[in-house]
Amino acid sequence: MLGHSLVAESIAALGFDWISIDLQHGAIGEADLVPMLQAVSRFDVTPFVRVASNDPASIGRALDAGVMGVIAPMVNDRAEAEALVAACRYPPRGIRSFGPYRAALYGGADYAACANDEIACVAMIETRRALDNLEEIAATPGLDGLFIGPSDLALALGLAPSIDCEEAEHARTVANIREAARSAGIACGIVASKPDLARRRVRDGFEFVGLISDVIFLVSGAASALKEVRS
Ligand code: 3PY
Ligand code: MG
Repeated sequence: MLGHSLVAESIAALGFDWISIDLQHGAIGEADLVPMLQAVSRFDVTPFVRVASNDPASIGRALDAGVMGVIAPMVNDRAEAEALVAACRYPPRGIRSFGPYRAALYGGADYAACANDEIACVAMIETRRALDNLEEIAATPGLDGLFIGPSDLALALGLAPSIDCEEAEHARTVANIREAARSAGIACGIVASKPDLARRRVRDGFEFVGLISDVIFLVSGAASALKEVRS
């Protein structure tokens, strides 16, 4: 969420499997994307972006900068999921325009040949309409995964927004989304802010778990150090 290459580099150096540069929430501008991707490219970490919206122009620009996975927020129905997939793929599988000015540097000489198969295309499930259209979204040809936004999902269910929401209806809905992904043969991911919940999500079969976030790590680390000093 913090738009500086040193933040991305510091997090990538810790050994995470993947990072997501969040252009939807947080303080990262589009101009921060290239330096952040350059900073993480020397590590064995897969760089994802969460785009601000499911918009082919923004998705194309993030891909050209060298992200290897796209997460689109608030995907509501099959048509929106198809539009997301098309934005991530070169013709004939999609509508992505060619110009991978940095992606080809990062991905190598076979970038154009491999991009359609290797870039992950992920739809967030976090709205009421998405729940109504869950199976159709999960079965979208070319979609690689579903990603649950627990806070927006809580709002969609009439609950208070919380990343670590553990209300029974929320838990049931999370399990349904996980099952829809499994039936469609695609991956399912979710965000957690507490390590024990992240571990439980992995045990429950989630293929990818996001451990939020740079801002929360910064504030919680500073807060606990300050508390200790004050005491
Ligand atoms: C949500 O909880 O709604 C998210 O999008 C998490 O990033
Ligand atoms: Mg959300």
